[in-house]
Amino acid sequence: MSVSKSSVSSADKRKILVTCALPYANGSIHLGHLLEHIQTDIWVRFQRMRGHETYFVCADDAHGTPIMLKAQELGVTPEEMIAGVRDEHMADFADFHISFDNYHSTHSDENKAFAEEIYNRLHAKGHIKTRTISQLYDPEKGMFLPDRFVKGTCPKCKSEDQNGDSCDNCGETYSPTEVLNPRSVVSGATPVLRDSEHYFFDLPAFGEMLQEWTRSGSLQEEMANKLGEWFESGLQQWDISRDAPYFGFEIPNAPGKYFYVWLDAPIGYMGSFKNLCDKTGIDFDAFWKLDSDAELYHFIGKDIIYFHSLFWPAMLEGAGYRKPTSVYAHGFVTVNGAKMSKSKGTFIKGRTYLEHLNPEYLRYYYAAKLTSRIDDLDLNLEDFAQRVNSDLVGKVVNIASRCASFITKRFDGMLSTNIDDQALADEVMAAGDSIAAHYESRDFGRGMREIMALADKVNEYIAVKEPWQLVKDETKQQEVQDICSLGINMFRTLMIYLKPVLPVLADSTAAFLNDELIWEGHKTLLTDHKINKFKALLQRVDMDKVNAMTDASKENLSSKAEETKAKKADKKKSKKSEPKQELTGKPLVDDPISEEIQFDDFAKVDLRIVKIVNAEHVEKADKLLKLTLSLDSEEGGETRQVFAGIKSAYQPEDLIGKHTVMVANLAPRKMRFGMSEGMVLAAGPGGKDLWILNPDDGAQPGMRVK
Ligand code: NOT
Ligand code: ZN
Repeated sequence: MSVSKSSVSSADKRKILVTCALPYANGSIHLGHLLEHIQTDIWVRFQRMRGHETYFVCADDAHGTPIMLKAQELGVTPEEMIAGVRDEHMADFADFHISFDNYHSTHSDENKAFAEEIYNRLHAKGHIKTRTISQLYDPEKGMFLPDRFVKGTCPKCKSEDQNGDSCDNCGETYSPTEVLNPRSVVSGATPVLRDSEHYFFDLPAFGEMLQEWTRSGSLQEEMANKLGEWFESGLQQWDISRDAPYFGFEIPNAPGKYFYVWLDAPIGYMGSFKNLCDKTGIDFDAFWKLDSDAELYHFIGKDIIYFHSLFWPAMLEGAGYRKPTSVYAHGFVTVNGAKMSKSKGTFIKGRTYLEHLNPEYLRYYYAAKLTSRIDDLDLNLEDFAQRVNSDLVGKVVNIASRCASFITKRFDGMLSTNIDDQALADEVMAAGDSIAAHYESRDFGRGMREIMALADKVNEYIAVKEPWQLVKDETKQQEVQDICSLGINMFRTLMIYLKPVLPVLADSTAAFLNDELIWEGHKTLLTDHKINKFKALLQRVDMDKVNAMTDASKENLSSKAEETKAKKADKKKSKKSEPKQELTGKPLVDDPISEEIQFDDFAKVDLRIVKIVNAEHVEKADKLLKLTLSLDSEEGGETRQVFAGIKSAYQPEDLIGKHTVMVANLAPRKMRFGMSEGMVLAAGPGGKDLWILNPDDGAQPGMRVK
């Protein structure tokens, strides 16, 4: 907390409490989590720099069935497991420079006390209802089964081994009681239906309040719209109890009944803050009481909006606490245009990243791409390297490295008293307000673009002035000092603007410049000021290290279960893509937008011009023609046999002698009628409307398609 170097008068000083979602205590932090923690951390560091009293808390989300079962699998108590995971999470976050004021656990005394208090208050006001429900129960394991712990045959398409709540094959969603041949994932036993009394939170009673809160708050537009849809389809009572055995807090006066993990998870925000208050003397009530003038923000992923914008404000309201000032949701991270994948090595753990790359690269890349909206963010690894190298190394740090040595060698480290180009200095200094506004509204990408545009201007100024030429002329020494001093000053101002994103680079810059880089410093210049010797501040991103990181992520598939899962997923995928390998006349992909591939993927495809030297019907095949393709313009050269599904559109004799395009390096496939050694390309909806590609006359067999 740096509140001393306040840039705001005490009247404008805000009290701000910020949280990000609590990671589950049974898995590692990955680059998806880190988008949220980095986004929140940048916002928090910005608020602190501006002098607001800002606290940032988080915790591990330690309860629930998956955590209980995982601990059993590992042969440890849940308490032991969550303690170990929490240590790991804290180390990961610290190494990404996430500046929590406190990192607690939902399995804590504070959280238990708040969960009980909130529940008791809701109960006293009649907001807790009970009802008996029927659920699948594992008779062998002696426990009720959450949906994801039931598997079986899809009631709709009859495909086997589907989830308890939805089918991967046909997309149907259903209740686990509808699954055919259900079995427990925990024991393999056949589940039975069993009754049990459950406790419900009466969410519909808060409908009006929530509608008002939605309108009055500063919710993102997309979130307000989503809430609007939910209001329209009607709010439901929320099942907040789970039967023993369950790892969590027992519900007061309800032996054997436990709070569902999602009840005490958000309360964990309070628990962690209380733990901080008790350690430091901060006034808890000032932040949580009904008429609090403090601001409360939750940064979350788009998948948990329901919990934070409906259940949570309603629980707070019902228990007599203040509601969040706002909830800010972000989208998901994709890597190289696709969902993070363990088999591709793009499911990257925070720790694996840290073993190969500087955390500030990722902080900058995420900042450069973040908006205030809920859109997904693609971490394209080539673009990541290129962007960091060009912006941070090539633009920002470059300013300092171009100017510093002259100041050190020629002027004993002293910055000049003159401002060489006041207009440029004014422009860079004046940008502070608009950059601050972008930080405040979480439009970090815009802020970064504005900073880089200024860096371009400064580099242009130096390039035009050419101090490295002037320095050769003994009469121009003052000019050299003035130009380089302005360059160094502009570098300083830009680093002040970047400090929330790049705290470590800002620290080394501060040491180099003998200046603390406080926010208000952007309005001043360092004149007649001594700086230190310049040392390289930032290395370029090395693509080899990026590749080593993805390779290591492939190896991360340590547990057997994960391996089998990945294999299965791959198998499923290749099954699905099989028809695409033949020419079925169907569009190449089912989706209107195909999966994005990298240039490297594309470059692997060996497309060749070929001559169709023979074509014939295939007995008993109603779609296929057997083609003999020559990859050589001379007769007697290399030929390939390919089965192509173009019978509906061509007579064999019409094809002979034509040129077309083939994929020459496709692995040979054994088909019912023989080996197919490649594939020809055709376009069209199918049937008669299917055309093989006919290259222009100049293109000869054997030529590569580029
Ligand atoms: N552990 C949850 C998750 O989806 C997030 C809990 C956030 C805290 O990873 N709570 N609320 N509400
Ligand atoms: Zn199905």
